[in-house]
Parts: sequence; C-alpha cells; structure tokens
Amino acid sequence: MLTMRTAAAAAAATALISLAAPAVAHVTARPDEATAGAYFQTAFNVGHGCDGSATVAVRVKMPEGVLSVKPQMKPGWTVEIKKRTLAAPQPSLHGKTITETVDEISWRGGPLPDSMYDTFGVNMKLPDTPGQTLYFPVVQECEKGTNRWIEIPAAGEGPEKLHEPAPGVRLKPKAP
Ligand SMILES: [Cu+2]
Repeated sequence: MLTMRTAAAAAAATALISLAAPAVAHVTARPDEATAGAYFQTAFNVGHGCDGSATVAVRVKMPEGVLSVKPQMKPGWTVEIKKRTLAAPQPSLHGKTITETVDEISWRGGPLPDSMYDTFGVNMKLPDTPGQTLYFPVVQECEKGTNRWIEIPAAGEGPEKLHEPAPGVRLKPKAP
C-alpha cells in the first residue's frame, strides 16, 4: 500500500524520469536553442521506432515564421518538400520577394531499426521573436504503427507531462 510519502516520492521520481527521457527517447531537435532571427541548423533525432517496429518515414511540419527551409539529403531516404503560400510576401537576402515557404518535409526510406538511431537535418531562418519556443510537429511512420509527436505544451507548462511532445526550439535574444 502506498503511503502519502512514498506516493509523493514515486511522483517525484516519475517527474525526473520524464524530464530525462527526451535526451534518449522520443523525437527531439538537437540543438534545441537558437538565436532569434538567425540562420539555424538543427536535426531531428529519432531514437526509437514505434513500439519496436522500424521507422520508414519521418514527416516534419514547419511552424509559422520559419523561412529558407532546406532539408538534409540523406542516402537511403527520399525527400519530399511541400510548400505553402505566405500570408504576407517577404523580401529575400538576394533582393527577390518570397511568396511561399516550406510547409512540410518528408523523408521516406530506411527502414531504420528500433535498435538504432538517426538524425534528420534542417537548415532554416528563424523568426525574430526572442522568448518564443517554436514547435515542429513530427509524424513517425513505422512498418507497424505510427507515432505522432505533435503535442504542444500549454502556456507556462513544460513538455515533460506530454505523452508524445512535439520537438521544440527555444529562441534566445541576440547577444548585445
Ligand atoms: Cu521516446
């Protein structure tokens, strides 16, 4: 029988485990911190399959405000890029006007066995909104089953309570 004290200790241990879990499990962005407004390269780390089944596709949705997106080319994987029209056209570095941006990237291939990990890189230009955390919902398709890493924490909450959190990238202010 659980006393109040052991229940609290168990809850604390669970909290610690869930805080530590994203480092070894789930799908996470590494690095997960960047300077707002900067060009940034990260990679989505796929640490396991779907309940033991090998991964055959990784689909990443790009959040609002992210521009100049380029996925990493990966041998053994076919890359598909879906675009969306921007609400407001943006000037580009080269004096042109950008009217669309990448909406979703899919890598299909592998299969990536559950016993191994892989990383799926993306280059992008970040919005100039320091203090914001950008979330990149990821759908992981496996030979059997699908993991939807699409949960976004409520304002003021961390991702540790979520079952399948979306990878996040925190935007820091520019150094003065
Ligand atoms: Cu996991």
